[in-house]
Amino acid sequence: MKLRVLGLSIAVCLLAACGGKSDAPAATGDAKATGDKAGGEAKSGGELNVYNWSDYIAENTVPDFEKKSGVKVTYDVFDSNEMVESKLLAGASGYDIVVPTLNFLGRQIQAGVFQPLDKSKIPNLANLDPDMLKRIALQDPDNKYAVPYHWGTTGIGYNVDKVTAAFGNTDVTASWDLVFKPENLSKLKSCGVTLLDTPSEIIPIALNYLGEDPNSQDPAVIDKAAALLKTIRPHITNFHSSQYIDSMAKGSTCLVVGWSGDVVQARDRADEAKNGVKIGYSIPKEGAPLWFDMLAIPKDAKNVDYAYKFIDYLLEPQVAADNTNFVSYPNANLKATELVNKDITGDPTIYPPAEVRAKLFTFAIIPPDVDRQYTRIWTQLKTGR
Ligand code: SPD
Repeated sequence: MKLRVLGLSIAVCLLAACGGKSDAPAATGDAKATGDKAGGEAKSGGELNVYNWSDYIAENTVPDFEKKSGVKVTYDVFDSNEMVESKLLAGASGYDIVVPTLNFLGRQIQAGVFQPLDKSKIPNLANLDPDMLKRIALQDPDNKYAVPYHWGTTGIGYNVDKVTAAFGNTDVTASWDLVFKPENLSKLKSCGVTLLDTPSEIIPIALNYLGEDPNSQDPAVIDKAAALLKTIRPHITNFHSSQYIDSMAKGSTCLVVGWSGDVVQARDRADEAKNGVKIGYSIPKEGAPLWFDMLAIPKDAKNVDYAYKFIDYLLEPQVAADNTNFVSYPNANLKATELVNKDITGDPTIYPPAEVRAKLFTFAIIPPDVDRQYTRIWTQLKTGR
């Protein structure tokens, strides 16, 4: 497997400057997908170009596929939907499979960037949970263009000892008050506060906290989120969407608004390192985002048959279970669930129980004008203007 790491920061990427694989920086190595080449050269001489989130696949998944299929996989990673979208909209991305989140995928479907799936080439679709497919079909009607890979939540990751030192215990993590009340967040600034570097999640979370519709498209309402974020800006030490796995594990970030499985990976890395760092993850009582990351084939993909083979392979129960066991994100594969380690299916931070799921909200597809407002707010927030 060849691995390259692309665009691990959101920034505002001009379409012209972001398209195509040729502008990819050199590989720096993904913590989980090691970049090891599969044993032996590809027999078929075929190739496949995959663009997936960082820290999102088991170590053996790609090498095993290469051995089995004889297809050589180039596996690039990203950590923001905005980056994927800019490449897809610019066209000629060079990828055969991409993995945007469902609400972004919905908008990209409308922009005509994907090809409809030939479901006869994905027999393992039968393994998927019909209820989840129904939910997903709200943004990908008839599940025509994409297949769910993993799902998860966005919540608060925290260093147990640092939060306890600042507040006496960790009860404060049960509410977004911890993040959105400056008097709370200021207590953690000195040990490192990271927010995901994406307006598409942080603005809806702020709106939900304010009691507004997280998916509001009213500019005046969205500005309320901007005003709230401004009040906590002095206490945010970093905006990033992947580095926090390591920095939490090492103890140099003590609070993150981040993704469930990534925080659990940080927890596990700290446990493995036996460095005494204890990490918790909370889905605050006011509610939090629930999202699905989706496998899709761009219209201009060159290696479509191999893309189908890889997607079908990812849906094999054991492969899906191995990925979930490795990255701590659930999948929508019913047949895989029984193969997932019980300490993972039983972990409420990974598989939230029904009463918690009831409080989760999903992201709507946002139109271009709202998107522009989000970007403006984000740029101002990050630059402190
Ligand atoms: N490291 C893998 C992170 C996957 C996050 N998916 C993003 C969901 C965005 N709503």
